[in-house]
Amino acid sequence: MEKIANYINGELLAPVAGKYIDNYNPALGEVYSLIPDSDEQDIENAYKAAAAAAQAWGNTQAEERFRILNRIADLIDRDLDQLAMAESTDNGKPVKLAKTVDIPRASSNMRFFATSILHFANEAHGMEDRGFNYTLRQPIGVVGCISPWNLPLYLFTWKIAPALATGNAVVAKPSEVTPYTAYLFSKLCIEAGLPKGVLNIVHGLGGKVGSAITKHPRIKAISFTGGTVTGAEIARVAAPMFKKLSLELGGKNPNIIFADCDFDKMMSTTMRSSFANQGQICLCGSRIYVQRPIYEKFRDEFVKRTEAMRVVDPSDEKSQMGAIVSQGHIDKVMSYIELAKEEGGKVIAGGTRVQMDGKFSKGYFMRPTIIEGLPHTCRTNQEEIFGPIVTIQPFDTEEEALEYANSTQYGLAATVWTQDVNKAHRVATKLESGIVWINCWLVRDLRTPFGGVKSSGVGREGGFEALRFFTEAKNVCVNLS
Ligand code: TXE
Repeated sequence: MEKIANYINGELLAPVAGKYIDNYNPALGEVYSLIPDSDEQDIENAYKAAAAAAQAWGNTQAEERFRILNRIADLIDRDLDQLAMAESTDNGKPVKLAKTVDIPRASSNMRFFATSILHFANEAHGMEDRGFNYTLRQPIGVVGCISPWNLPLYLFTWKIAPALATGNAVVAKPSEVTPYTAYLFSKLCIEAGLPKGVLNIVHGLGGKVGSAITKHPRIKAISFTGGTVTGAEIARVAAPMFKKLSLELGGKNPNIIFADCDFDKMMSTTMRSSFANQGQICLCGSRIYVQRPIYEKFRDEFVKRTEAMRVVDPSDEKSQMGAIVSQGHIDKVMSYIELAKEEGGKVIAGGTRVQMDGKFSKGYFMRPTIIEGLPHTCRTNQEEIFGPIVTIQPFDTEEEALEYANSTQYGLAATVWTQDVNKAHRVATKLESGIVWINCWLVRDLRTPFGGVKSSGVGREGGFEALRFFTEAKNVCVNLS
């Protein structure tokens, strides 16, 4: 059985305690590799390597940091097929999705921040004849990056790239549920000539290794993406230590469809925003509000297309929905279907596990599911399910749609479908979310601020927001009088 290795001080190493945990292939429901069950000692070793490398890396010219990070992007492009298959095997997602979204985006993350550091400028403030101020944005030193299982390499590199580009050394922990592409990534970093200790990847359990990063007294910033509950735990530990925190947490995103929308474009996009990546994207639109004049037309077409979705072997190019990431997660997701029925909802598409045959007979497969007839206030519409389950509900007025949309503890993303320009912008300004897509979904410009409000997180990633997060601003005031 293959053993994944930690990447510490430029070397691929076994965990100090020599213990491992099982890594499952969700489509087969079987163990296919082993993950280091690392502990605080591994984190201490990773910190020491990072601390030893931080100063030299922070003083490396931006052009040299650009060259190495850009080279890593080239190597990701070179190994696209291998990385995509590895991601599909580890996460259960269709290989086509990994090949067209996850891995290309990982490469874009590295390339975007490699180039951004060449254009990142600092401010100066003149004080007439008294003097002037200039701002230095210096690397923090050693930072921690902790990422989830839904978009493994995509979100792992989304944090690593700006942290490295700004001259920090990194102690990183990918999810123990999907560690494999981070392991392959560490090999690419060695091949690209990333200096030893600049990036350290320690695999293991969140409560053991993730928490060791969070509470380490000399890891001065934490960038985290994951569940809201875990985000709160990280904040509880890190805030009293005055660490910088970037928390990108859960979502329960509304998809507001007005009667004047471009129906065909809305329909094809809504299939993706509802079920892409098995609904395991924090940006998925899981609460669908449809203006009453087109509610029945929408419902009938949505059900028809959903029931036609192919849930097959994720390595099959025809797969439109793969396996749910783990036994524990599919049990959680399926439990919400029972809850929805208890709350008075009606399952109008899906709602069942998919019993595959042959080698997939133990896989974690289910049908994409649509539920109607629930109030916006019930638990099914208030809690993040993070699976291929959406609810649909009619509304009449713009005010009613906004009341429903803003009614949860979350505020990450929202989608608005209308061809009335004034209405689109009026609604966008009133939505309580960090991201609003008008007549589109998951269109991403990496320069834009990314993150949520309320229980969806703290801070913003993306563009210069990320570069500012991973640097400390120092104002130097020069007296000329
Ligand atoms: O996230 P976790 P998981 C939501 C979704 C999902 C829930 C849990 O609802 O069901 O979060 O998913 C590490 N200190 N999202 O299990 O548990 C953990 O090892 C430090 C939304 O993936 O938050 C992993 O590397 N680290 C999200 C990472 O945190 C800890 C995407 C995320 O794990 C830790 C994924 C601790 N105490 C899930 N406990 C989004 N917004 O995109 C765990 N970890």
